Amino acid sequence: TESGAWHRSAAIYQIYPRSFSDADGDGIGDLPGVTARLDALADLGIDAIWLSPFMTSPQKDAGYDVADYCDVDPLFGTLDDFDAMLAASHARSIRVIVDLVPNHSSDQHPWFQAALAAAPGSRERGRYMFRHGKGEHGEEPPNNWQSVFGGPAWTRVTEADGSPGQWYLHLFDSAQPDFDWANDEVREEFRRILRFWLDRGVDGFRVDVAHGLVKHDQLPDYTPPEDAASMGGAEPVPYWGQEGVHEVYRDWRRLLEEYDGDRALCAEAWMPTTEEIALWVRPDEMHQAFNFNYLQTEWDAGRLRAVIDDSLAAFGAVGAPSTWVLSNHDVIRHASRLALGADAPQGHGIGPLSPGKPDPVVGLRRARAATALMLALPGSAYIYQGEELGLPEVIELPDDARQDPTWARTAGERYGRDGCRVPIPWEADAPAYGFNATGASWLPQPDEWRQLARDRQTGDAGSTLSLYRELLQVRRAHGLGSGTLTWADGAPSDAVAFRNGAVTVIANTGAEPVVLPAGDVLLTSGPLADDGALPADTTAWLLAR
Ligand code: TEU
Repeated sequence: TESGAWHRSAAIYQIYPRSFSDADGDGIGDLPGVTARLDALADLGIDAIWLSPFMTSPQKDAGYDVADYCDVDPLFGTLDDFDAMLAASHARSIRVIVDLVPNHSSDQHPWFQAALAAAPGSRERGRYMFRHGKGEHGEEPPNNWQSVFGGPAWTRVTEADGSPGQWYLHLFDSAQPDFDWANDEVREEFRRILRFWLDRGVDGFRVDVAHGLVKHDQLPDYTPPEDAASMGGAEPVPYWGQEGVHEVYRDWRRLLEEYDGDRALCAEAWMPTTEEIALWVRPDEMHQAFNFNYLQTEWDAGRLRAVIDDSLAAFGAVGAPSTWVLSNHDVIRHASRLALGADAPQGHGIGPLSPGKPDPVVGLRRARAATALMLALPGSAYIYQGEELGLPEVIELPDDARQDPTWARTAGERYGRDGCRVPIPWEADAPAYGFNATGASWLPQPDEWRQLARDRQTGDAGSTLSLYRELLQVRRAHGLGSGTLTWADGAPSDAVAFRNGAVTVIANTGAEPVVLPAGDVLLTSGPLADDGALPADTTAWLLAR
């Protein structure tokens, strides 16, 4: 049955393949690189990995623009390399989740190329969202929708006779045309794609833009609230969370259940409230959904308690596990974000404005405390590559190095997501800090990363890497992921304090030290005060006596 399923309590490590480990030395990470580093992940103590897209792609949005869903991009290797990586992961009891991008394809996908060559009204055009423009000569876009990356969400094509023609919808970059999910051929094609990877043995899918596939059939105008990068307000958005999208996932759930083993679907659905996100994990839909409201909560005990309560209630009401996440490839790394004030971008998905200059010492201390809090919560937790090294956001990047389409589409007004995607440091004294053997790196790595390299942290009891290993070990030993949370009575207002099984957890988000609850200290995210109190920005786990 579902209740014992691995995904309900798993610690899942997100690999961003282009920045993880580069076996062929071209400056972009690859699948053989992942295989070569699996022992490090087994040693860290995670249960599963999720890989961001490695499928055939012109890389206009770092692989979230797929031209062939059933092949590996040569940048990342071959299908054989994938199979080898999968087998090597399974041999280490690490499950593997792949990223599926069903909202849009690349403009280089054969279907979109065929659609461009075909006439308005053709079967080929019907797989995407082609429409005639407004105005006398169709010179205005069909509606006012804006791309998540900035600029209009419609691009006009030139018809075969050379005349200006129809427009196609792209909620993201113009190189990412949206599929029409009212089209049965699209649905059938994605069933085929799911089966392709399930047959190869993957343990599940992280579903990209899971809230966006189905659009309001009238395509009405919509003006988002002030903050263009936000998830929208109370008003329903004609392209996010339309009721019809859920039937797609009910269909996929049925398909997954034809397979043995515990295959899982995880929704990336940026909806305003946890109650809305929980719609994706009703019993006949997906298994998990990212809890972005937790990610977006600042370092404040009251707010954290509220979002934890809210999450456990909302997911619990539909019988799904909560998930917890602090960082990913779209947001400012939490070792920087948590040092920013309340009005700083808290990780609204795409293209935050410049985050300013967060204090790295405060940021790292809070990040360690926040992770120690997260990994004590019941449910599944996501860890983004490099956070176990305490990596900060790389805010200073040369303009010409930046590759996120957000940067170009807003003429640099939005700072983009490159700063959380810099290749991670493995060995302090190797070229590119061991990312590869040649020293090439698609984004420059800061000099300060030498001291954060994994080999410098291995065996250092006080390092962030050691903290993550310990947290994951104790989390597993005490079954915290599948436990139950009970709030502690009488805790200080600046503390998040609860009991999960035999473990008492307390996180101090305030400026003053707080008294530790009774129990034997299992671990702390930073040193205790001389009098044994829990300092500001520190979390402790204790074994209740
Ligand atoms: O991000 C999804 C995404 O950008 C939206 O969910 C958005 O954040 C939200 O609706 C707020 O407006 C995913 C990937 O994680 C990202 O890397 C890709 O660039 C994007 O989809 C397009 O595939």
